[in-house]
Amino acid sequence: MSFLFTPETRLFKHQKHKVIIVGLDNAGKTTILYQFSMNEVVHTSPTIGSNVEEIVINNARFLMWDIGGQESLRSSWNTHYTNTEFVIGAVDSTDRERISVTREELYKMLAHEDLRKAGLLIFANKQDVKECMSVAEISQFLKLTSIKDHQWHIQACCALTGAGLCQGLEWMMSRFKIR
Ligand code: G3D
Ligand code: MG
Repeated sequence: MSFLFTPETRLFKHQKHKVIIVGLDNAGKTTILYQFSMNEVVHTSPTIGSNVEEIVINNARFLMWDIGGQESLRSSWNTHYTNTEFVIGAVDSTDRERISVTREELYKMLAHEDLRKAGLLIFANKQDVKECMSVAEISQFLKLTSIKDHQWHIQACCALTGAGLCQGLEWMMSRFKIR
């Protein structure tokens, strides 16, 4: 993914764009964040509270927050929403049992006033696992085509290898330019 990670220039030097990475526990949020920040796989443990990394992509600076996804922590996701420009929603494509919980949390989040203008990038993660849900299935389960008031995109990925993460970021960057 290194082509996206270029040295900072003066262009956006003082701007930091806030991105939050949300999703149920075990979806791969922390793995995604560390792929962005270090471009290597790290051994994660369930996130208590949040991790934040500053990441420079094509001259833009992002503060990316990885927010703990366990049930007990989801009610405090909204404390992170202020000034968020993009939401990255991580979905465990193997977790058919909890896709309806993911949907509930997604719509609860999108209804929040502080995220009114935020774009949504969904990573359908763990695509390396056999018999995982496809992007089409996840889109259907999450009823993504019903989302009219946010710009959104869904991208298949494997956070372990980084496959697909660049394409997702490219979409994010393309939205970012027209804002
Ligand atoms: P979370 O931060 O959303 O809770 P983590 O999720 O990033 O901690 O990842 C949870 C587990 O899923 C980790 O496994 C991690 O290695 C694994 N994982 C993340 N992304 C992928 C992927 O694309 N494919 C596969 N097969 N596994 C992935 P462990 O075993 O450490 O709990
Ligand atoms: Mg985590």
